[in-house]
Amino acid sequence: MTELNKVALKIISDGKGILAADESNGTMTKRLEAVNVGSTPESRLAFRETLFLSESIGEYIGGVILYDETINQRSSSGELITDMISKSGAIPGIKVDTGAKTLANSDEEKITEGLDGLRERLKKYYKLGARFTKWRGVYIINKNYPSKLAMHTNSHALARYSALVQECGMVPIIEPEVLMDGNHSADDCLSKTSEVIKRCFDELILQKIDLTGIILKPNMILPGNNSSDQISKEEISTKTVKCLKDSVPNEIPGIAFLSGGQSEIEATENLNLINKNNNTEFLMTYSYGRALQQSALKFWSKNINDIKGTQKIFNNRAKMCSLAAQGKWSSELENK
Ligand code: 5MM
Repeated sequence: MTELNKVALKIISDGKGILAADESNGTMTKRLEAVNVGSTPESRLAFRETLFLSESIGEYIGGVILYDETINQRSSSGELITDMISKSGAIPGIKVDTGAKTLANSDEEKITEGLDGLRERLKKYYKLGARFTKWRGVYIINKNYPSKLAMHTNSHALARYSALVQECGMVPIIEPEVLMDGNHSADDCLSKTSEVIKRCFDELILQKIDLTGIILKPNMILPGNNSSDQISKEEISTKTVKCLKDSVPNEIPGIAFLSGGQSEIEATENLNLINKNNNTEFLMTYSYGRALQQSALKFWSKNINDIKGTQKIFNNRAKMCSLAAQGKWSSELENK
């Protein structure tokens, strides 16, 4: 077993998943302003520190993805944020892409940037304590998209990123996200997501990535959020498992889904059924941003000094996700 494989497994084994707290300042500002909190470096840290000091870090959360601002901040007690996370038994990670920009020669699609100077940035993050990283390629979906151009360029970038990250001794999280926006059916999502993931692995293999030392972060197979094709959660789970079984090489240690705008309960219930129907060898867990933080953020925004109350809500959400990652969740457990 390689060191990278060990790190990947430590993050996602035993019902553990990942807290995606890597919102860029633009996204975090939207999240905070939506609950009437001003967005400053201090307020962003105050909320995140509350989560990072929760009992669930280390217990249900095996890895925390940070944003550049956060990994360079010190906690209120003067500690490095990465030390705070490691002490609780979780592994600190860092988002290293610099965002999705307009893709030249495509009218509406995006290409994720951040490769220039990446090797040097990675060394700096490793020194700060990060042991895994994240890069998100984002795809719109409709009759014409994702285009071959978008799949080719984003897969190429994901593979170049992964190679540099493994060279630096860290585990790359590879996130090719097919967005939920649109009126496409779940079967459209299934066929396009399968293609996106297959193209991504073609490129990872070509660029000699050690597949035992990565974590794949895909979307679940869902109908578009404006689609009339509403399917059952059972179907969502079987289509999601089928997609991954058919398009992901067996060597990879595991899959950690993004929540992509699902509610907290939807993302939990879908993950639970995915695990009940998981007929693959892959661990299937969560790497949620919104579906772990939403309720905690809402409560915190009205009770900024109630650290314990905020943590209680976050711990419960993380526990529910962890049960779902083992196929042991039920709606009755939500209100206990
Ligand atoms: C936490 O949000 C990440 C995106 O941040 P920016 O758009 O600000 O760069 C995002 O990549 C996230 O890690 C994944 O999409 C999972 O988050 P959700 O909320 O979809 O579970």
